[in-house]
Amino acid sequence: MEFLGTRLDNPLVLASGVLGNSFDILRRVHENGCGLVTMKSIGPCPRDGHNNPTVIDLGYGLINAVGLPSPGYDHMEEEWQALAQRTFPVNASIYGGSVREFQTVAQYVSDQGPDFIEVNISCPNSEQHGMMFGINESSAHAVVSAVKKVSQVPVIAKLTPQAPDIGKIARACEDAGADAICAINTLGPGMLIDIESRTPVLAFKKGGLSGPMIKPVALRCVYEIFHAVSIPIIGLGGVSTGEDAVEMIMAGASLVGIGSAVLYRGMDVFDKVNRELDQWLASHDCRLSDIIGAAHKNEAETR
Ligand code: RRO
Repeated sequence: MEFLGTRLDNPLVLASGVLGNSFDILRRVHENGCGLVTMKSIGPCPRDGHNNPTVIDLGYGLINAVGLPSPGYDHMEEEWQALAQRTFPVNASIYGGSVREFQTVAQYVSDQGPDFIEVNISCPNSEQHGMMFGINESSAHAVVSAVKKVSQVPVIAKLTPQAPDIGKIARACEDAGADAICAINTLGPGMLIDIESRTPVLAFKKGGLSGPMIKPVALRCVYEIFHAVSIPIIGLGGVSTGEDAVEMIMAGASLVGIGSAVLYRGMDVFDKVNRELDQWLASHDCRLSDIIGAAHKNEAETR
């Protein structure tokens, strides 16, 4: 299949941040059936991230406040060399603390030749770098248009479910020139409390939620974005099985992201979900392209 001019083996995408930026690991993800791997968000300068604990498995999903750790875009020589020699499609995620920083990082990263740049305007774990850009139409527009001015590759805007009207944010990104939308980043932030020590469990106190519990929110967001824009959508949030992927595609996604399910089903979750998706399509005698946005077909009647 093709996505914005790049050939992909299949419609599955590794969500940003799940497996870091080691190209040995990203290559293994590809070998395990992932069509497009996304790098952990890359920032403007070296940043350690938050103290431990940063990720907790709740059993019904994860809560994380990793805190945007990054060596900084110009301290990643090893990764850029590996990127140049890769044999699989890569989506490079970036963040910044201002429109100017987003643009500086985007220009450098685009010159390294990834297949796509994903603009992270949706991280819930920093007051200065994250979803503040993604909950407001004019700042989302400003970031995406600044990145578009310098990027030589298609630009994907990654959105937050915290936006009061995610369709409007998606439209602002499309108007600014975004080539695709990716939704959703983690939900929240939420909090856990250790009742014995009477303190929040995460060192940063609050963190973004992921895993099966957020799938209904992700589906609603993708559904609303599909309504609002005509650019393609990468739908993610709580997808663990082929049937979850079918739901996401019917909401409006052209590609489907997988994040927390790597923990629950192993790195070969991509092979498993591809197989389950293919089986579902075969048993319903249809192709993936037949069901993109299928859940919208009776809209006129239900309104
Ligand atoms: O690093 C993080 O804490 C983080 C990021 Br950049 C993001 O976009 N989403 C998330 O849940 N965590």
